[in-house]
Amino acid sequence: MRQFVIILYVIVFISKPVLAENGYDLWLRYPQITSNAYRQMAEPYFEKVFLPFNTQTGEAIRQELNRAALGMLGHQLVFEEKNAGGRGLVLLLTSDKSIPKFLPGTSLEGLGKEGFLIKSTKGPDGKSKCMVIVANSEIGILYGVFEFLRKVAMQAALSDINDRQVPKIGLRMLNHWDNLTMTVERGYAGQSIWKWHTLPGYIDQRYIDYARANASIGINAVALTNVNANATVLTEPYLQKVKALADAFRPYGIRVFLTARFSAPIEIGKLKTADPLDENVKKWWADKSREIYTLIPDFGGFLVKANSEGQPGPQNYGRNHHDGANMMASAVKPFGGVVIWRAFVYSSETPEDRFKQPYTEFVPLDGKFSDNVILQVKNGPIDFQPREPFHPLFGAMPKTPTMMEFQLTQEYLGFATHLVYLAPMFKEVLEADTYRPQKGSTVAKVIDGSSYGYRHTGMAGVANIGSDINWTGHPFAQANWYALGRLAWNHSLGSEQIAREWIEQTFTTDPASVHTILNMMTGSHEAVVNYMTPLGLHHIMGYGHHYGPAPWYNKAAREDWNCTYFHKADEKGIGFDRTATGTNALAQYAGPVQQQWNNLQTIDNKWLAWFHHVPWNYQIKGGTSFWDKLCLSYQQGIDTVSAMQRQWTSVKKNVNEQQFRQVEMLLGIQQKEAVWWKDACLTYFQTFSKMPIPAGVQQPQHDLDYYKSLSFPYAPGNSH
Ligand code: BDP
Repeated sequence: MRQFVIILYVIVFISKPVLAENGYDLWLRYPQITSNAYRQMAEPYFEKVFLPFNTQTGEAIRQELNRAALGMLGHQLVFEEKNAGGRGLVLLLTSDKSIPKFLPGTSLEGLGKEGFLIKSTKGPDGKSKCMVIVANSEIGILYGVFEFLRKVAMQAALSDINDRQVPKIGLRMLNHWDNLTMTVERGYAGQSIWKWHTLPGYIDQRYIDYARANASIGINAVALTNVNANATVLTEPYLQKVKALADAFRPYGIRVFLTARFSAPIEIGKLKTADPLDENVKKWWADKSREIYTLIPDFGGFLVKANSEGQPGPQNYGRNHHDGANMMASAVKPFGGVVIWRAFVYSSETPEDRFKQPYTEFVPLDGKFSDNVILQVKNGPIDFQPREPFHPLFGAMPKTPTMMEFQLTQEYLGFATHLVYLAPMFKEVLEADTYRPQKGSTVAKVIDGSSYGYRHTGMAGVANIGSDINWTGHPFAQANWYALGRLAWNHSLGSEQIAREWIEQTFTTDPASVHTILNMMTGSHEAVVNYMTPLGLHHIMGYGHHYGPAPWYNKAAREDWNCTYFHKADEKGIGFDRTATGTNALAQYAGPVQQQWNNLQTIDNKWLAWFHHVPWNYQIKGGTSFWDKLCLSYQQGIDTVSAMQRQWTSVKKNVNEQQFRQVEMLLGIQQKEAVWWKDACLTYFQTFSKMPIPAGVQQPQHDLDYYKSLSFPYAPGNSH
């Protein structure tokens, strides 16, 4: 019998659970620590836990710690409500009188609502090891606990920790584009995870696991529904469902937002108008807000897409954005809510360069918005393209808090099929210098409020989450969710550091494998830009579904939905002249940015076709003609994917089998699609350049007619 128990123990705890992982646990796997030396270092900090609050958040902390200890060390924990000996993990609110015993002379100023201090020290007996986490709030402690568990999962040294963390950004948010029908606009990982049909009665464990994952990376706000909004979510039965979700998320510090359809007063309120200056409309939104806050006292507020892509808005009534935003803002103001108004607008008639329209519409309104309105601006001026220059609105709205909207779902980046780690792209945008109000005023400093002292700060990611067992479709797409949270918490973290954290928690701590996977991830964004839209090309994908290349596409009802509008290829060259000889969109940037990008000598190659119509034979930096460089870039993108395939094969023995195989298959598809992008784009652009494909670039597999003949009526993500 004893032998049997030992064998069972060996099977359960000692053998590496490499076979059955499907990715559901995300970066919160807590695998067994196999290094004896590390176990010995970690054990004292898990000896017992002083957890002085018996609340829902306290329970969330208790469960998480138990789960982690069971996974990593093989045992549950002892929790104390009275601070007995002061050994192990000691969780203290700043109001706790015993703090000086643990942290003599340590200042606890400036931790704010959500920050924490984590420090390894000796207990009051002067001998026993303890890890103290202090915060002003229970949520701050929860964040500190997740930081502690991250360190253990990464097998970091524990005896010397002294880490004070305060989030740099207030609203750290996921925007779901989920419809009430359970489809997800631009979602490639299955259906929506919100089971509206069984809410509010049934709380899926997935909601809790979703909240845990978000809290572990500091995400504290979620908009549940699509920006192309359905007013039904504001009706009473749906608000009950939203309340159930809000209740499930609250212990994890997550506040719920809803997208608000501007015409809701007509659609569900039986009014004749949604004019924001109409008294009945104002009253309707005020009443609706009161109804929501009665159910959900910490409701975050409304996220609004108005007068954009056919969505209703104040302009339908001859009013402007601030009239609409302020009316809704005053409805939620008494309850502490905010209105997040999106700057992704382009008129249905204006022939002006689409790039310019948000700036043209919003800059004159700076100073006209109420103090609880936030303007949510996409990272770039067009629409989440593989690479975009930073949006000129960043830095141009000193009196209006502007927050960042990144897209995690890979609408333009190979869906959930391609391995693309987005943090390098996020960092490129965050570190761009707006020169507003002065040199060094990066986008990060604008959105974290340091440039203009914004009262509200935020960073949102359009979620890439769905009902797939691993949440995001591609196992590596989890890293983009992870990176969004980590960067919103601290935008000065490096993309490599974030990737390393994610790899070590998600796949393996084996140093050589970590190094290889890190390499794959850090080069993957540049690769996709190369094989889709190198040298500043943009918006040349398939119409509607946005799947695959279609640079020839010119049949859309609107000029600025056509690919030809964006690349403007002709016999002379390629690219959109946005200098003074063209649309002069460049004038929307600060002087030094204009100067740098205006000049073909000084502009970085990566922005060329964004701002210039570049002659095919123009000798660009690096000494080749533009045409040759274009061809070589496409090839380089493909070569990087081939290298990623080899790298992945080399880590096989250290990655669980199921996910290894998934990634292997997906890389195979990515490789084929990269070749397809190159061949379709080059055969098409060659009809203008009339230049040969240079040595070193594989000849296209088919002719242009073949690529043009492909059609994908059922490509995913396109449903409303
Ligand atoms: C575009 C998407 C569209 C969204 C829109 C938006 O194609 O589905 O509704 O952005 O952000 O990227 O509003």
